[in-house]
Amino acid sequence: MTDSRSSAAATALSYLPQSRHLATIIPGPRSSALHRERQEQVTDGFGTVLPVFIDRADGGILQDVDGNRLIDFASGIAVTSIGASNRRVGERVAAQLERFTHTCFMVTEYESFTQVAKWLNEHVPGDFEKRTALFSTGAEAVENAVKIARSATGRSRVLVFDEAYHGRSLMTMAMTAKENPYRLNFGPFPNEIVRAASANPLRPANAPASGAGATAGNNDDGASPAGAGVAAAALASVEATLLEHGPDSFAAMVIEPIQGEGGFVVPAPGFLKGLRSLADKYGIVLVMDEIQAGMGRTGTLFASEYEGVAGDITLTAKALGDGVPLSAVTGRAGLMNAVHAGGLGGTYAGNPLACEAALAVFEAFEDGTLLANAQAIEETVRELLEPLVAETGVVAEFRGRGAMLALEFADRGTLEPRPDLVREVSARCHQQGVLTLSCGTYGNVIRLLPPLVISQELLRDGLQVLRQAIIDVAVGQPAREDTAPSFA
Ligand code: PLZ
Repeated sequence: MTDSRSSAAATALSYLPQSRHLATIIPGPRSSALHRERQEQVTDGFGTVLPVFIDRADGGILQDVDGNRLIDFASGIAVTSIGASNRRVGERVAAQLERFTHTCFMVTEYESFTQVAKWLNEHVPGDFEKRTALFSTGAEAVENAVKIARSATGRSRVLVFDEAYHGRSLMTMAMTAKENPYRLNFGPFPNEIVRAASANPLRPANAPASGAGATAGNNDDGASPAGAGVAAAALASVEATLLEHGPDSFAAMVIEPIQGEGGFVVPAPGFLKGLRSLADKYGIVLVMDEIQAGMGRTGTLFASEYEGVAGDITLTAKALGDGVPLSAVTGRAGLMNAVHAGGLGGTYAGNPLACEAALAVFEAFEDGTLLANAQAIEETVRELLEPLVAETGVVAEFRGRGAMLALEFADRGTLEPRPDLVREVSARCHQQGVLTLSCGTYGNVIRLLPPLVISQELLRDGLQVLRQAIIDVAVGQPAREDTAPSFA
């Protein structure tokens, strides 16, 4: 016990100075030279948010090869939640490196695989007996959830939602909603995937296109009839979609409890519960994709806990291994064991180095400090950024939970998306050493995913930069609420 307590405390100790520092312009000369070399060697198919090469990363800081220290509001897309060079992760993985790197769990076994499965079975929502399968990437977890649900139900269809993101493999790309960049030119796609309405409080699916969300309001006031109306309308539409196709043709419905790449959309309150009811009514496996929102990111271990809803299967990845690739499918024992022996696996599935990293992550979460940190991060971000909704005419919504927060840029009234402002604000942040990411169907959302171990001081510094950039960019951007949307 002493050991795990001190290890949790160690997550707060950082060997890099936890302060922003600009030694050169961003990107600096060494990064630029390395980027040119990269362009000669690496496919152009990979995008880059910021062409800066990282030398070290720790706590809330990314230090580049020019000596710049950037504030990390990305965590490698919600991965390095307990720090990118967490000491306990390093110790455990190093010790495992000395013992062996790999056996393949399907060939000969090792205990850490079972220990990771045990922790997940105990902590994933759902008061029922569970089993876990480990893999390496998030997309693999989603693929395997579909395989398991099909095998267990003898049905083939998969229901997914507007604004969903589930991965880049063929099946998960097909399950993903956004065409460019994820699906463009990559078809034909696997069959049997059906898309239904989501419950986006700002942009409800079944409302008239323009300005509809303005009355739906911020999803924080979940008790409002508007919020409840959004969930009810979306659920009616989901049920209609199921009935159109025949509900008993569906093996699974797969939902992110908070949509990640799709724009950090928190579904209208009641939507997840309603999906749970529909899944029960029609015998469909409810798959909760917690790959981005899970593992403490939102201030609870799993984002679905906020709605008190448990998936029959829950998926984790990203923060599970703190950067060492590991993903998991955790679900009802009956479902997970319905697959024929030998039907699941993979050479690297549940690699021993990754399992050790996950065990260090579990230890770090033990004393509750990290979940409290996520909640404290939300308070600070809310304090500094939420007023921008009222102060500018172009921030339509502040939303998210814990350390998964976002601002959607759109003109007040018309809700015309403003990706141009996101690009301008992001560029200003990046130039000043604050790494932000964007997301959303329209590319008009700035999202914040700081490591849960970021100091409040560093967080505030980064947020001040972001806040000022938004104010500067928003000045001279009068709200275009009086202008009719142009269809020219
Ligand atoms: N499900 C909810 O967020 C990965 C994608 C980055 P992999 N999100 C980051 C990119 O542009 O490729 C993600 C997710 C949810 C599944 C996945 C897929 O996880 O580990 O990237 O395969």
